[in-house]
Amino acid sequence: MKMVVAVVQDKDAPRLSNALVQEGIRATKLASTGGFLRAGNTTFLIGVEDEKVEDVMRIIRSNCRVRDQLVTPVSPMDGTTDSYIPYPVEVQVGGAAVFIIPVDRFEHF
Ligand code: 2BA
Ligand code: 2BA
Repeated sequence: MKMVVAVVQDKDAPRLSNALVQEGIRATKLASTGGFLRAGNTTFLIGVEDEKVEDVMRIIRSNCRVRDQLVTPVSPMDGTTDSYIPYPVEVQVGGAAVFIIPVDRFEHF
């Protein structure tokens, strides 16, 4: 079994959620915050049998879009703080950041 951890944009979360339910795949949604943008995103925990992992990846891929976002970083991106003037930069936000973690044991009481 694997735990698929997928950080997705809030805009894509309802669609992804519906698609997973439609395909009979169980998941838990957590409200999360991106460390860089400090804006809300959604983290899906999806526990699945190994042979379903590729199905999950396909569902995530087809329901999550890459978007460009203009942001004004609250601190300098190069780490220096001297005479820092914040200016907007464009960043490309995934799609999804997906981690696949082996599950030692799954119990359901
Ligand atoms: P929910 O997804 O809100 O599911 C609540 C209950 O609805 C489930 O209880 C199950 O009895 C039923 N259910 C869920 N998905 C279904 C489906 N596709 N078809 C038919 N019935 C479905 P539990 O299985 O005890 O799960 C309780 C909560 O634990 C779930 O809330 C979910 O947040 C989490 N969970 C369960 N299995 C998970 C998994 N494999 N990966 C991640 N989270 C899981
Ligand atoms: P955020 O941390 O808010 O990052 C949003 C986007 O900003 C990132 O998109 C990336 O394009 C850019 N970005 C992030 N950190 C940066 C930095 N230090 N310098 C320049 N640009 C930076 P994605 O890579 O698609 O990530 C979207 C969200 O997925 C992230 O939100 C974070 O919540 C999560 N994420 C991405 N990689 C992760 C990782 N390795 N571990 C845990 N969470 C991760």
